[in-house]
Amino acid sequence: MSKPLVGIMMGSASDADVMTQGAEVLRELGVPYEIGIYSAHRTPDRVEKFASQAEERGIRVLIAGAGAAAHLAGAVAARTHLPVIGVPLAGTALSGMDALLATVQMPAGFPVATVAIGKAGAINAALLAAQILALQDSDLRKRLGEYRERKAAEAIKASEELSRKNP
Ligand code: RP5
Repeated sequence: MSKPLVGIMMGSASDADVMTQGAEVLRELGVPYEIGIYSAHRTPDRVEKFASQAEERGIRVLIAGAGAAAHLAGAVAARTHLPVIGVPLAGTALSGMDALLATVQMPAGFPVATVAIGKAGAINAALLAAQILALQDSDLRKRLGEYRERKAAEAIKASEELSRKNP
């Protein structure tokens, strides 16, 4: 397996079902990644170590998913110059609005590219990471184009099946 170019971080094992959907997209696109649990609150030293060493280890984009008082993406952004994509996750009584605001409202100087709450965000974070890498990788750019073509074909097939079942 090649050296990871994307680091997928999440705050808890309870985030894994959503965040692994982004990992599946990277796998489909042939982008090497690593994935792990790094809690801004429970394991702050582990977050600090991973974020501060990621660039020298060859990682080029970081994805950080967390729910509730979601400080992970911001804590990571404070420790690296790599692009950080934040994925707010649902799971509390506030259904992800808490995580969305905590992730998106970064003070000037520490950008976190925040995507949608939940599954769409996890998938779009992976695609955004791939698009950043594709700026310098024409083969990956081609695979991204093929990914969209597959999604279009799936949508058309679903439409045809719907029409067939509802003549
Ligand atoms: C956040 O708190 C995690 O990212 C998770 O979304 C949420 C709940 O964590 P658990 O209590 O399920 O471990 O830090």
